Amino acid sequence: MTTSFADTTGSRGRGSLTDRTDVRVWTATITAVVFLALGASIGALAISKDAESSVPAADSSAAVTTGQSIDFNATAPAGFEARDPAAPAPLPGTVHDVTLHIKEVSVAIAPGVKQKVWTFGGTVPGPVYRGKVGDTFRFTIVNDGAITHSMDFHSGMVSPSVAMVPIDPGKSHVYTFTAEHAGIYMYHCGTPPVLMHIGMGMYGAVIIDPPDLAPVDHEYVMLQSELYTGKHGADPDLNNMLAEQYDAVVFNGYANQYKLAPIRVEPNDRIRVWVLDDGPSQSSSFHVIGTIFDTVYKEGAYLLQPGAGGSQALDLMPAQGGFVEFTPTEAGSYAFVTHKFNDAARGAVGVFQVGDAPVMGHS
Ligand SMILES: [Cu+2]
Repeated sequence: MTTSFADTTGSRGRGSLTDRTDVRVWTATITAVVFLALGASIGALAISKDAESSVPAADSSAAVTTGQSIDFNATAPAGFEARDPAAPAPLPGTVHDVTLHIKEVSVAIAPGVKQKVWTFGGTVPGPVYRGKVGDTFRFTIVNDGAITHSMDFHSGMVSPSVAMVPIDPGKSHVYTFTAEHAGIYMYHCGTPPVLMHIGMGMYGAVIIDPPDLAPVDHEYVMLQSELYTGKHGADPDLNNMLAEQYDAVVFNGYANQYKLAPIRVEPNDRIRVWVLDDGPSQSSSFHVIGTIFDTVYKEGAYLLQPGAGGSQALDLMPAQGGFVEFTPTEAGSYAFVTHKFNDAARGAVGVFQVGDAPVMGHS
């Protein structure tokens, strides 16, 4: 396909035969994409037991990497527990002293797949912190790793020269900022090559509540990122990151996590989902199959509030975030995805299980 596209570019205007060939190639491509997307939607609307049919799984053998192979059709391993998707409550008070340890560890990223990662706090993503406009955060960052790292909080305005300094192994650094603007913000390691440090898992989120946040029944946070693996779980290859040859795209660090462990809500519950694209390089189009968002907040502003139109997807580039709100009224399995479906097929799928939905083939 890449070759066809290159040929198109190089041969434009040379002859109609080439043009017709290109048209056929692109028509076939578009048809295939529409077919896959349509099939996905129909699958989800049919309320499959675990949304398996909602998204075609990627053929991991087609991935051009030297890393680990991930089975996107795998079932949950015994004793599987998903990371808690609930958004944390705002930290109490107005001054928050937090100690955060940098750890280089191995974590599970998919059923049967462990990968060496560099982390804030021992998990990928790192912890989600939450406060209000006007709060002061005083982070003590301790480097328990073997190499130099650093920190960059997008949630506060600071001098990079003072705050984002290298933290050598065994050393610590105090990073202070006052939250002046609401939103959901990325934090990440900023040590060169930054792509490698983010690509190995060094990111998380800080939520600064807007002052007028409406009450909801459930509030979740989904941090999307792509994962890169290395042979037998060793360090991934920076060249794969440069070439965007990622092995999975995930919410909260684990492939298909909330498809393996759906998030239970009840019909007519009002739901808010904070979404942040931690990248490092891929965009996100957050969509919940079967519903329409009546509220969308993106990058510090409401794009939509109840009483106006509807929104089908929250579009985010790397290091952008916001939230959506919706109220599913009918019982069912509502899959959520990035509507960039080649990424959904690589692990970016979850399910809101709304009420006791009938299970196709089992009811
Ligand atoms: Cu780092």
